[in-house]
Amino acid sequence: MSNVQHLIVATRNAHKTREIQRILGADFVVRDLSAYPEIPETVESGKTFEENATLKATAASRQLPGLVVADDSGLEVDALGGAPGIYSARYAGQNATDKENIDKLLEELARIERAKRSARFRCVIALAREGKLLGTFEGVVEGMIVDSPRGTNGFGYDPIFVPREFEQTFGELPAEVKDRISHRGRAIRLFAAVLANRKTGNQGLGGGGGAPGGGGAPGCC
Ligand code: ITT
Repeated sequence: MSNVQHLIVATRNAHKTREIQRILGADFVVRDLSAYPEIPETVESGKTFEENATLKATAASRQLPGLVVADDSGLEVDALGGAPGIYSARYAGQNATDKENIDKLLEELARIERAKRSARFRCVIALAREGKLLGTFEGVVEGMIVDSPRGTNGFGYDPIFVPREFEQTFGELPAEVKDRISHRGRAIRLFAAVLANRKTGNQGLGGGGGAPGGGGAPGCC
């Protein structure tokens, strides 16, 4: 019997799918909504990452079999009061490119000195089945925003984000390093640990656990 677990990620962002597959490794086969063009876009009307991740996961899981996860994520810049936050994908407008979003952010920060450019990526993974939320998992990585883009790895704001205790941006760091410390890596590993526990029959998982400095799992399943 194969131990491979099938998982649908309710996203049309192929970068997220690739990272999630990479983080989960060969024990999982990950597909995303590119395989299901008939499923409509979910309106992200929530006020938090958790609300939006929940909306995306529950909506898709009403129409798809098995376990469905959604990722809502973004960049919070302290000098901008937490912006772009949940609006990260559309900071420079509805269909903005990564470059347009980065250019707008760097313009907003133009007069902010280096020491005040602290920021973090946050990711909430929501897990659902048959329209019901089973749990949410959060990961955070702290860092700062540099003056100009560096590197071509990753996606989104990666070329302008330097994680704490590093000198290179996520755009310059190898994928394995990003996965080890990133908001998404932390959230996905929490989620995978809960699934593994469920498989071994240890379901007493309510509340609170979390990776050090990496967010936590409000509870699952
Ligand atoms: P789905 O809703 O279909 O999943 P999306 O890209 O619209 O795709 P979000 O609403 O969660 O997803 O917005 C996430 C945005 O936050 C993303 O487009 C990037 O701009 C930024 N972001 C999130 N994680 C990132 C990462 O690891 N590196 C760089 N930027 C990231």
